[in-house]
Amino acid sequence: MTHALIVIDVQNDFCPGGALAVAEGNTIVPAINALMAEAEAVVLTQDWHPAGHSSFASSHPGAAPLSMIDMPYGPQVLWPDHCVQGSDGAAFHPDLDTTLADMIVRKGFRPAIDSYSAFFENDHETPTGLDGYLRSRGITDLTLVGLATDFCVHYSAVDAAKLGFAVTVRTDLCRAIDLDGSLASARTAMQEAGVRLSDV
Ligand code: VGL
Ligand code: ZN
Repeated sequence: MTHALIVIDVQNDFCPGGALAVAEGNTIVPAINALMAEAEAVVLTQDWHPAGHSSFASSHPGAAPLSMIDMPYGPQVLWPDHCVQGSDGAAFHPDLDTTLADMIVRKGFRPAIDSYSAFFENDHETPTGLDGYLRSRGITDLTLVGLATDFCVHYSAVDAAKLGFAVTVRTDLCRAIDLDGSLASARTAMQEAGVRLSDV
């Protein structure tokens, strides 16, 4: 076993009608199900914030959603409240076949720190444990799909490449938020990190 499919944050809040909706986020679900059915190993990630999380604009009086703030670990986008632990918005899209998952990694549960990446939180040093899980299974190659291309997929892919995995992002099975050119800069950052972008 050397390959794993990593499905990033295919949750209701990132799909149309959700709190942080990504345009067409729902449209990738059937093809992701088909890919999971063929994969050697499948990991799902789930954005999983406590109410009042520090990445929520509502936790910073006067701050507008999608504005920036300086956190102790660096600049941080302030998001609308989303993926609150146990809420419908935090649940996987109802059509995602979660029975095909070997492992579900939750991230963003520490109140004071956001976590875009499936490997490290936004301080770039607090691990989620996924690296150890994959290594102990002997997995060397990863394919990433999911939401959103320019945030959680982007940071996960760059961290995975830095950790030494061979990483492909199936951009046809991702959708982006695209905040102020973030999709273009994410694509550049992924390519510079050695991530293969594929839209097979
Ligand atoms: C995400 C913003 C905030 C994502 C998660 O899954 O890309 N984006 N939390
Ligand atoms: Zn989040």
